[in-house]
Amino acid sequence: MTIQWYPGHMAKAQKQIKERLKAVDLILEIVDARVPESSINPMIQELGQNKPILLIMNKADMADPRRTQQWIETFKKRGITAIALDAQHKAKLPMIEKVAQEILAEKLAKKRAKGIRNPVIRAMCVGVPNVGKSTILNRLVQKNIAVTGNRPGVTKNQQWLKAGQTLELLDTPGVLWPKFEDPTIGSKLALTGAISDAIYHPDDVVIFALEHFKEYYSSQLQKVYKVTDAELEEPAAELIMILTKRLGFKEDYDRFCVKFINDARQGKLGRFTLDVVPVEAS
Ligand SMILES: Nc1nc2c(ncn2[C@@H]2O[C@H](COP(=O)(O)OP(=O)(O)OP(=O)(O)O)[C@@H](O)[C@H]2O)c(=O)[nH]1
Ligand SMILES: [Mg+2]
Repeated sequence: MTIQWYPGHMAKAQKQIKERLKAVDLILEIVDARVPESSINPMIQELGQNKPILLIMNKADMADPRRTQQWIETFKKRGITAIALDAQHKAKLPMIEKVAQEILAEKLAKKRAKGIRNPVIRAMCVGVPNVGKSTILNRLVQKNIAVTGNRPGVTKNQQWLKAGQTLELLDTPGVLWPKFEDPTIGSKLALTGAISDAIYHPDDVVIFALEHFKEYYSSQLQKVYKVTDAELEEPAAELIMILTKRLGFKEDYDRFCVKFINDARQGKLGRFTLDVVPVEAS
């Protein structure tokens, strides 16, 4: 069964994922490196019942490289192994298998001791929409398998696909509906494209994003929208009005907001990470 995860079918999808997870050694949770914390789904820990998790921070090519590094270290302190990569470039993909072997070293050693020479690692990719699950799956198995991830009701047999020397993956990734524990998570996931355009207000997203960019990525605003030093002092709502006018959209603020969101998603605003790395007691 293809897993479709949306509010009306949450319980069913949750049950399916739970069922499938029983058969795996490892969970590959794919997150978007621009929102490495906000795109983690807390439900996975519940469903996974102590299964080891390898966090894959995908789309690292679009994220702020300094923060990516800091997040890897932060996750490590929390006992979570995370690696950053860009699924569109193959070079780093073999790391997934290597790190998976490290995480499962003890279990694999036991199997070898029992006489299993090349024990396989069975894993399942999960993640909220649009983080790159299908891209990673296709790359790892080195062919385009029809991962029709989002079509409900497409029944097919569950298959294990070889994805390296020892790694095997379930053919369909688990799509999880994101959980919004605080309202900024919704804005972050909307800006990076993980939630549908229909369920957010572009102005809310852009107000959040402009405040973030003003604080951390102001030079990108200056470069792309010719924001002046004085304008950087304006609150985001004010800045939206100024920039709408500057772009010739008169008073069509929504038009500017939609453009801003598209510019951000297309990388025109440069690389950014919206989750601020917490200062944690070490
Ligand atoms: N820049 C960049 N784009 C990526 C990367 N990985 C995937 N993409 C793009 O992101 C979009 C979503 O990728 P998918 O592989 O379809 O993501 P998914 O998680 O399977 O999405 P759903 O099936 O809708 O949940 C596609 O346009 C990909 O080309 C990456 O590492 N970097
Ligand atoms: Mg997919």
